[in-house]
Amino acid sequence: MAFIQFEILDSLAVIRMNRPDKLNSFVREMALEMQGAIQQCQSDASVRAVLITGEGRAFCAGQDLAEAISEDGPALTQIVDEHYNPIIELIRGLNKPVVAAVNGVAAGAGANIALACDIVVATQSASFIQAFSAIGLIPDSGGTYTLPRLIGWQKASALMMLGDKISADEAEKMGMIYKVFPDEEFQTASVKLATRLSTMATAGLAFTKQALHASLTNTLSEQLTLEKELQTKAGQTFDYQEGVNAFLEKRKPNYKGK
Ligand code: T3D
Repeated sequence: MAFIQFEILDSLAVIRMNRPDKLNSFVREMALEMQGAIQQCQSDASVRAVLITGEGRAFCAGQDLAEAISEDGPALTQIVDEHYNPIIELIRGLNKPVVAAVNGVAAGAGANIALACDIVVATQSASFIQAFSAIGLIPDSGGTYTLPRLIGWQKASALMMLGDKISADEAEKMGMIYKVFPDEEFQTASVKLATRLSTMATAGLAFTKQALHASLTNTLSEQLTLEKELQTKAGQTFDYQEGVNAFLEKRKPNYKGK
């Protein structure tokens, strides 16, 4: 792949956006490669967690604006429909946890791809920008859905309209992201967190993700029914048996992701 590095470290897949000279902004080829990498994570049973990060000083600066206005480039509708929407659907639909390790600035679609992930961590010098309004666009990549649910309508509205840059610390304080690591610890700490997820009870985590996602639109009654169904399925996994046995035998569980 030209613009995405993909590697599997034991049961952790690492997807690294790799156009550092253009702050990992997306051209069509990179978006399609990203989709392919996430699909590979879905189909490869040995992958039990995914880490998405960026090469160089940025996480991702969103759409490559040179491509966006190029006569030969994809149309704006195509960019949203064929590039970003499938990436978001793939991340949300992946039956494994996805960690965004935001290693630098995350702007436009880059910010909203990060926020679509299950857990977002950032290096202290990273920042988040809903950069769309500055160029007359609306937040895409699920931003209008995700951001108000993470930080509340008022703050989301202001950030999306004003396009202010938010530091990683501010993002953590307002609940936009899970945790900030000092720059010197970020690489190790983010991989450690994702690796830990990759050794946990994968099906249980996938059901948790599914239930959380459904809760965005379900009534309480619907949610209680879904929890019953998913808990029943979780209770039928090898990992549930292993977790309980390990607890009773006072040892560390050896989960297999089944
Ligand atoms: O058709 C559509 O557009 C629909 C799709 C929409 C989805 C979107 O994501 S819209 C939002 C697009 N993104 C932006 O508007 C962000 C643009 N970038 C910036 O505002 C700034 O680059 C940053 C705040 C992210 C970082 O600033 P800074 O000062 O640290 O870096 P820089 O000097 O601006 O950028 C470094 C290089 O990356 C530079 O290239 P050069 O001059 O060294 O050759 C710059 O042009 C390039 N770059 C950064 N972002 C983009 C980009 N090139 C193309 N597209 C970018 N988005």
